[in-house]
Amino acid sequence: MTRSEDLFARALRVIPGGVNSPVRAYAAVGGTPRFLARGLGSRVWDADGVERIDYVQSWGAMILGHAHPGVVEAVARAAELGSSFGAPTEAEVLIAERISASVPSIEKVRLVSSGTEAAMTAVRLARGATGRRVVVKLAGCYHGHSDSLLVDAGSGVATFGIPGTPGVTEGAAADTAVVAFNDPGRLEELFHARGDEIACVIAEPVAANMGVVPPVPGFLEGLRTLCDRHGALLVLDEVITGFRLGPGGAQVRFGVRPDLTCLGKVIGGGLPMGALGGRAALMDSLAPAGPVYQAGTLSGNPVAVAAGLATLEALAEDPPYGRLEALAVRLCRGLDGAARDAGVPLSINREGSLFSAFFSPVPVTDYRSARAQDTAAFARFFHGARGINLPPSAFEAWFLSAAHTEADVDATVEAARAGFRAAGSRG
Ligand code: HOZ
Repeated sequence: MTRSEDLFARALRVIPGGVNSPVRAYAAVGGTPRFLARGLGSRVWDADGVERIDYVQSWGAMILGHAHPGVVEAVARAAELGSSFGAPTEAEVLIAERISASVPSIEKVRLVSSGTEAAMTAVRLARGATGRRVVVKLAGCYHGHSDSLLVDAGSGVATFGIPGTPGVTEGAAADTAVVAFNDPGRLEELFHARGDEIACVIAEPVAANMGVVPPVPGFLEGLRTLCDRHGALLVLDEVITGFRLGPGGAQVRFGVRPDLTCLGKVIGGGLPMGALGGRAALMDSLAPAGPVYQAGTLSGNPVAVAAGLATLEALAEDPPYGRLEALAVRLCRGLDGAARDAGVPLSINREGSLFSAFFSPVPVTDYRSARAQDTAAFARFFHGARGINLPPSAFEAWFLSAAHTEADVDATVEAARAGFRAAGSRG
């Protein structure tokens, strides 16, 4: 029995499903989850001492790679000074200034403890500011696990094919309207029918929780136009894309200005932090400036802020975005070639350094086409491609870090050859 198997058996006795977040359980790919013991740069080591090139990178948070020296030092220094006060600190001002200087639509920012909390707060603020009930979300987009945003969600909900939303009241679900990603026509119909009820549209500008699905040209601009025409707010969930597609996130890349932006992952540098930002007048509807309540003991936690600040400073000093994209292009080309050699149909979607590979003979443009991929082939690929640590689900993005090298990428393509042979071996 491996150490991971032993730990998982013990975990199953005391933790639901043996994990603290569903996708980690390997239910979609089979086998025992690797318990990780250590990470450094592009690599992770599991509890049995096996080293792998990591493409999970804490689901995108570790853009500098694991245990970046500047981040480690900042965290240690902050922890020595006291790890939580429940009072404001100088570093919160510094990170808010930095976020607001990087993301043009953000004038004010409220720090929270996770992306889920940021999206939950965005919805409450949108409802409070507009006095309307309905939230529009796009099928396959994932905005964390708050009640109103779980309907037709990606990530673990897609991975496990959870059909409904047990524990979510019919009322909460009824206040959420869902339309397909990349379907402007359907969205227009919805606004035509219910425009005066809609508080906001919330969208991942590049969907990255049903695999990666970039927006078709004009789709994001169309969201902006419809929201403006009907007095609804546009919320962009940039938890994954923020500071990953560039310092200004997807909104700068695509030239779309949202009313509110959700951030997480990279801004926490690997510690629990999220943020909600937007126009000053709108953000000032949040308590204590305004009536919409939101609070948290660990909001703006000094250790998390130190990790985030060190990460954002490192990104600003030596922006890795061009190199990350070049690595992603190299990897995607290599995977594409290796899949062809093995005769396995593969459809790769990439935006900047965000990408994923679908075992699908046709392009994936929305949740319907993402769900039509061959997830069993992905599972065989996952286990066949040794030496690399991939997301254990066909519905998640793969993440590069600034610590990955061309040699890592080339080794990954070689490992993937065996994976594609395994993927093609049954089906
Ligand atoms: N929701 C994350 C993937 N998009 C997974 C979180 C985790 O298991 O750590």
